[in-house]
This record gives sequence, C-alpha cells and structure tokens, in this order.
Amino acid sequence: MGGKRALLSSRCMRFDIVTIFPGYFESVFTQGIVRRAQAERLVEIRLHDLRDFTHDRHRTVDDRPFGGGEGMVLKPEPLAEALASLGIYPMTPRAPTTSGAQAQSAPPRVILLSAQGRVFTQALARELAGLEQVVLICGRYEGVDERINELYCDMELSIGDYVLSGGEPAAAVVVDATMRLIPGVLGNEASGEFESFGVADAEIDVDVEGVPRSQHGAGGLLDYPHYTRPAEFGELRAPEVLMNGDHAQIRRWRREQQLKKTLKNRPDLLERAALSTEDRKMLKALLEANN
Ligand code: 6GU
Repeated sequence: MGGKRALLSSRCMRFDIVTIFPGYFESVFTQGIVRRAQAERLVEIRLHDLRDFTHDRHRTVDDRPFGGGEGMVLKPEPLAEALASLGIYPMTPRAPTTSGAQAQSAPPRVILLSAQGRVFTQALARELAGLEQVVLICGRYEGVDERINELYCDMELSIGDYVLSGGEPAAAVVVDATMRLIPGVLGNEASGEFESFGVADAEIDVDVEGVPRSQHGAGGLLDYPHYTRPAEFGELRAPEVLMNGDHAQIRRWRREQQLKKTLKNRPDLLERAALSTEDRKMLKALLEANN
C-alpha cells in the first residue's frame, strides 16, 4: 500500500492555526487518522500561540469593545503579527494572478472561524482539500476586531447554528473533515466519498435509473445503518437480508434504509438528492407507511 500511496499523493497539505489555546489541540491532533496523516507527511499542522505575538508583560490579546457591551474583543496587532510570521500581509494577493511569471505557490487561504461565518459543508471541505495551505484563525465568542477580517481573511466560517466559546473546536472540525479527503489519508481511497454527504454537489443532478449501485455513492442522502457480529445482540437480531449473500437485495435494502433515515432525521436533504424512479417508489411507500 505504501508504494501506491506515494504515487497517488506526493503533496503535503499544511494547516496553520492561530489560537490562544494551543493546548486544546494536543489530544485532537495526536489521535487516529489525523495523527497518522501527519506521521505520513500528508498533512502538516502548525499551531501558533497568539500570546507569542504580544509585547507587554501580561501578554494581552484582548481589549474592551469600542461602543461598550459585553465581553472582550481580540485586538488586531497580535493577530497581524502572527499572520506576518506566516508571510501573510494585508497586501498578499489572495487569488491566483494572471500576470507575468507563474506564482511560486498558491497563496494560503485565510479563514476566520466565527459564529458569524458561512456554514461549513462537505463541498467546502472538498475545496479546501485541494489547497496547499489553509490558515485558521480561532476567534473568541465575543469577537475579533473586524479589521482583521477585512484586511486578511478570505472567508468567515462557522460550523453550525449554535454558539461556541471559541473557534478551537471548529478548527478541529475543519481540519478533520478536510484532511480525510486528501488522497492517501484514508486507507481506502474511495471510502470518504461513500458516506453521508459524500457526493459532489455537481453530481446530485445526475438521474440514476433503477437500484443505484454502490459506485454511485450516497447521492446526498444519509448513510444506511451498519451491523457486525454478533448476529444476536440481546433481543435484537441483525437484519436477515444482510446475512444471505444476495447483493442486489442488500443494495436495495440499504438504499431504502438511507431514504428512511434521511426522511426521519434530515428531510431537507431529500429535496436536493438524486433520486431514481425506484427511490421515489420506495419513498412513497415510506411516506404512506408513516400516515
Ligand atoms: Cl467557528 N465559532 C464560534 N464562536 N461559535 C461557533 C462557530 C465558530 N461555529 C459555530 N458556532
């Protein structure tokens, strides 16, 4: 596997995380796939302690908001210095230039993590996985001086409609969801694309006839339920259909389960999902069974 992996992925993606809590990441980046991806040099994660870019005795990173109000705001100078240490300045071109000599490397994508951002999706994870370098600035719940957003950031990103006390958990989420899409990071090259949300938005319009085969991916539906041994767990038996080796029947059952789970937990996804004629029949039956 090692040789094949080397051919598939020679590049290393780099994440730079600017934070006042570098220690937060000690466990999340030293476990499982994220740890292995770093060990294999597929991903490099650098942590930057914002307090290292202060110059006063108290290593002050925040201050009271102009205009009054609750809480403290991350002040701009330490953030500007932290970004400068990464070679990022307000004037750094953010889009590939069309002029003259080719760029040495693509400019880093600078992202401010905040509850005010656009919502992170699998589509954005896929986009980020194609970049060389992503800089994540962890905001505080109270806020970051807006001039940092204006001068340095390509986008403001949130991981969902709830409030965190800081951007650190969001940075861990963005790194995890992104790095597992880098070729070579998952043992099975394809498996990341077969789970819930795994199909590219562009593919969702494609109409699939009959029972979709596994090659079609999840089609924007939630994943089907999984079972393993023992066949009998307390009162509950694993579904018989999974045990009889009829793969067409198994595929059909799994697709039905995907529709069932999506209908129950995320009915909003059904409106955008690629549904075959067979899917629509199954969905109609499920809806009728509900009424
Ligand atoms: Cl990125 N930051 C904060 N503070 N809250 C959030 C968030 C980020 N994403 C969702 N809620």
